[in-house]
Amino acid sequence: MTDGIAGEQGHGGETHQQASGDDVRLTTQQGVVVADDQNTLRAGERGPALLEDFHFREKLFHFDHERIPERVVHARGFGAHGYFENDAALDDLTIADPFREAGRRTEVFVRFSTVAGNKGSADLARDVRGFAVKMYTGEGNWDLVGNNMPVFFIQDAMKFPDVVHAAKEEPDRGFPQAQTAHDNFWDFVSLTPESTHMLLWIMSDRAIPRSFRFMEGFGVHTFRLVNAEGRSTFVKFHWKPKQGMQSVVWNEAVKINGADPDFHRRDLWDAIQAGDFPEWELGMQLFDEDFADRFAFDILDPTKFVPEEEVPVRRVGTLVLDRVVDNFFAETEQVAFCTQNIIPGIDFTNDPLLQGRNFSYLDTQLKRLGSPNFTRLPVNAPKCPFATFQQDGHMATANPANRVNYEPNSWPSEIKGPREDPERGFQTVPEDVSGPKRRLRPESFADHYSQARQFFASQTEVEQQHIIDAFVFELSKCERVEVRARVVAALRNVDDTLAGSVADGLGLPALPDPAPCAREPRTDLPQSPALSILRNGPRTFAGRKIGVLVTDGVDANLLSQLRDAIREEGAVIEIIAAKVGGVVADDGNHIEADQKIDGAPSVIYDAVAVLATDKAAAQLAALPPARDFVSDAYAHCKFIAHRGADALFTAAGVTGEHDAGIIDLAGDSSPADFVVRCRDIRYWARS
Ligand code: HDE
Repeated sequence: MTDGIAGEQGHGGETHQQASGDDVRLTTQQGVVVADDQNTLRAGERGPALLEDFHFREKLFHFDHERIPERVVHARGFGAHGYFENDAALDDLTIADPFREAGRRTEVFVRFSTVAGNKGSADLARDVRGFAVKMYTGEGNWDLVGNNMPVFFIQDAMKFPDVVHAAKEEPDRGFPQAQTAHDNFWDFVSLTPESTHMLLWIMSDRAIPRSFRFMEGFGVHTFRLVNAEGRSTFVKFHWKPKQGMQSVVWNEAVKINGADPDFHRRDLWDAIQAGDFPEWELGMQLFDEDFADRFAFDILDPTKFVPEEEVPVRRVGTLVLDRVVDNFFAETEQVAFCTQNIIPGIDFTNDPLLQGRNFSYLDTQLKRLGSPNFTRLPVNAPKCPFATFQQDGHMATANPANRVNYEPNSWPSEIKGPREDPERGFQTVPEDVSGPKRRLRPESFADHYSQARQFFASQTEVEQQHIIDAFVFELSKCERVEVRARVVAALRNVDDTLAGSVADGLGLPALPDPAPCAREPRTDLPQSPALSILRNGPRTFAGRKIGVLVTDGVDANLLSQLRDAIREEGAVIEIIAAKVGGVVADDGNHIEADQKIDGAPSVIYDAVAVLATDKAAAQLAALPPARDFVSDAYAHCKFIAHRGADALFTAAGVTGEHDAGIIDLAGDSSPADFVVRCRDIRYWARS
């Protein structure tokens, strides 16, 4: 802290807010103890309310003003605290504080989000996810405001309002909510060839992650790392989930949104509360000007990625989320990420989206939070010393207490305030910049299809089919046939099987001609296996959840073996029964249920088991949610273990020769064998 100038951190002053304990009395905001919080002050028992009731007026006034504007995009989000731990000093590359030495820990706050939906929308919308990280470093806050996909829809920030308007609700009717399956979105993107690559990503399973814990993150733009000599290296940032990647299938997503619209936030909350802290490795793709010149695409173009096979991702440290928020509003809602928040050792590039974002985020935070003093909110304030001459504004709580609020000044050192420091201060890379002022798209941004093709070609067959299905689903929701056809025309530049299958799924009468291209697409780009989720499966069931449907008479010994095997794997078990009161096992012991069958469809589990008796299975067979439990798990290619459940399986239509994804616990397979099979997450052969 420097000389007491505007340097106070955290909550200002000594207050006794929100004390807790048995003897705490309810007061007004002014500290006056309230005698009656149940009844307004009235003239007579049945008479009118009186204006002088200051407690009532203050209470309602405050309530009326509880909402702040939601984020214009990324409104629906969920955050958590944690830390980043650095593996080794990176001083050859950067002076950035988090990378100074091995083992250095930096506090972080991370907020995950969807983009299109409003604040109350469901978590499992088909959408790109925000992955925003605020690092409270020793030299200021560094915000890496990324997504779970490495590319974006547009090449120029000027188009951001258009793509967002087109994706969100249509303005006359105010729907559809949190989905791109409508005319406006597909109209816009089909007229914007640069979006094609991103379309492949959002129609892929990346757009319906199983949870925040199982998705990758990307800084998207090319940034710079800068070392002590001022030498800069280009960098693309990656977050690699240690839990492995995993997505749901579309039919599940639709049902999860009904069963548990908070599926993702609940998952993160539960995992952290259970001490199963999610972790990501921070990766860097590092390259120089020579590579940038050689690379097939422009490294400033945010609709392109650099394949990992071409520039490997160097793992430099680990992000751990180990603490949930104390208060959603104070932290998750009020956190204000700004791409402009960088620290010495990191710098921008001329990526035109990044340049535009650097204006937009500060501007949007002022609108949302209502005062330039949002930087003083505890979740936004730096945790290193800070000192400025800025003052006043709405909700100023940290104005300095002395006479000096400007520099240069000649006041004595006790009150003269802070000064700049050319040695330790932030330095911009002195890149040469010249050229005529013009509005244009560089020629080097003109290839809109080659990487879309590379992405599609790098997927497994199952994943390719999901992409095709997603295009067909979304375009089937478009009323205008010409919009559907225009998308297929663009897809013809990506892959003819893809375009043909989508046209077929839509029932288009004829395959349209390929859309005109600014540059002929390349067909020689090699596959990039890193782009496939299934090729990079988790090979563990840790962190996943099994739903076990039980009935009276359940084999207690078998259930306890299953419980042990699941725990051993680091996974979670939930017991489901026809009544939440639970069941009585064959040894006479009572077993608590976590869920009643109606509230626990199999879509909210990664694998399921049904442990019943012949008699009870026949009763379950009469319950539609129990039948759906089995038939959905089967349709979604989940691993299913069973014992004594034949009648239910028959009623659910899962009959005949069972496949290798269905494990009979009455036969040779043990609960431990079942859990080992679950490591594959899905039995795709069934699809
Ligand atoms: Fe954002 N974006 N964005 N964006 N963005 C916002 O800032 C914007 C872009 C991203 O959890 C807004 O606080 C423009 C790319 C995340 O609070 C706003 C452009 C990427 C979040 C804004 C982009 C992102 C935002 C709205 C095109 C991935 C949520 C609310 C040039 C690299 C952060 C807010 C959180 C939020 C503007 C494109 C990620 C309006 C103009 C590309 C994760 O300022």
